[in-house]
Amino acid sequence: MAEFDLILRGGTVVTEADTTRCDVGIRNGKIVALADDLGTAAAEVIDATGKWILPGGIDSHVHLSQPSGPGIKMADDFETGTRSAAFGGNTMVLPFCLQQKGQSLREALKHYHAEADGRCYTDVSFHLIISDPSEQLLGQELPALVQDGYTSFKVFMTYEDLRLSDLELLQVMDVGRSTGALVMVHAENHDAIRFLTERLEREGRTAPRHHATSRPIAVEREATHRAISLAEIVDVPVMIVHVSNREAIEEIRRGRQKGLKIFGETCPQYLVLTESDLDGLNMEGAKYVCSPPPRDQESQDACWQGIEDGTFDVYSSDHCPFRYEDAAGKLAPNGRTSFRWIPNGIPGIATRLPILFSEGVVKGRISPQRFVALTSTNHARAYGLYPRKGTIAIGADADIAIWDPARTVTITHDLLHDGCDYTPYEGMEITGWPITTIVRGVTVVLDGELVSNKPQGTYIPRELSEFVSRPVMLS
Ligand code: DUC
Ligand code: ZN
Ligand code: ZN
Repeated sequence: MAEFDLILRGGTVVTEADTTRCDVGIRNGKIVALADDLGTAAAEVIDATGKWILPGGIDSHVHLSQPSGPGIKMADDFETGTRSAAFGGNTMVLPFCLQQKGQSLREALKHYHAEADGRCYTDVSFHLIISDPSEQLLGQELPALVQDGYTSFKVFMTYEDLRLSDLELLQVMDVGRSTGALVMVHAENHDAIRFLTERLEREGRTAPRHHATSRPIAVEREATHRAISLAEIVDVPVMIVHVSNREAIEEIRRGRQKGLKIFGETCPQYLVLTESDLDGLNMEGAKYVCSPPPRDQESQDACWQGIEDGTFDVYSSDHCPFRYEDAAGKLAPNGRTSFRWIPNGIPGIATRLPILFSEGVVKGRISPQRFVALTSTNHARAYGLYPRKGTIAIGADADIAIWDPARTVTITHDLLHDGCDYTPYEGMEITGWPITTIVRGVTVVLDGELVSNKPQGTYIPRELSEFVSRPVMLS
């Protein structure tokens, strides 16, 4: 009998700490050997000569099959979303389980598990979105769910149906404090957005680009400052998600300087898009409507600085896809009457890693090790998956992406295999591409082809976040 199920031969293994030329031996879904030469005694051998072997990407901020309002449908379910993720070099994704008002979290989870079960090409786990923090939820349901492995939740400071008052934010953060779960915050000031939106509409400025006008940097900066202050008052760590600009970044740095455990996430749209992308003719700008909106060159530079200097802990896609040529998507009829009705979010689950590899590693802004930390290892640490996931080490799950660091690719939507009908990154020239993706030892994508005959990803309950317990790092 072969010693291994699979050997990856001749590649260069990159982790958050090291770059090493070695073979990888896999048995029963785990990495069981790392050595200079493991021979060929395996049921399957993949020649990785000249390729890089990286921990599979973990995308800890995605939306799949999320209820999105009357008449609107998200473009990706668990099957298409995780398939696209695998094509983009990811082996695990963490979608949000959205609690609708009046619904219990258990009910919401039942729905998401039913949607995901048997349909995932990557592994999955769920964050919870808390929209209705009743006494029962705060006192019993949420603490019990943390025990059950749902160890992170997101709160919103905007959107009519989702936003929490400051009191409610404090109460949810307090459950984070008592349970050790990580609280993620969408930081935008709701009343300011509403005020600006109503004024823009009165002035007839309703085109997609005014989505960005209605959510200026001050809206995000103020909410980021308030979220951090509330976290300070409760004395709890928080993750500020989808940070888009220098002023919000400065709030995070200021919090850390005070010794607070504030963590930060940014996304590809803040590194390579700007608000002028929303200027497209007719409704084309709708393809770029997401929140916070892409900003300007100065904001992009600031986000790159945060990627380089460690201010950002994680880099996620915030994949939130709506089809463009679709009345249930970006061209929803009332979206033509005002930007406020355009479904909010953009696709990016497959393009997240190639964009950072090409713009970050190949252009010399970050090392390959930092790329691994930002795209995989820190996600595993932040969300209670490390060291099972997020690294290449003996005993870890065999979750691996094999990259061709020299391959040049022009991004086109047909490469992405998602359920959407466009990509905001169409035409972008990329150097470095994930060619093979292996999930717990099963090859899902091989040389750019889907080879897994059925989705074999599984749901993973999580431990508490390592970020919550780690000492404060002053930056
Ligand atoms: N926040 C997200 O995290 N994703 C999409 C839209 C939003 O507001
Ligand atoms: Zn958000
Ligand atoms: Zn999101």
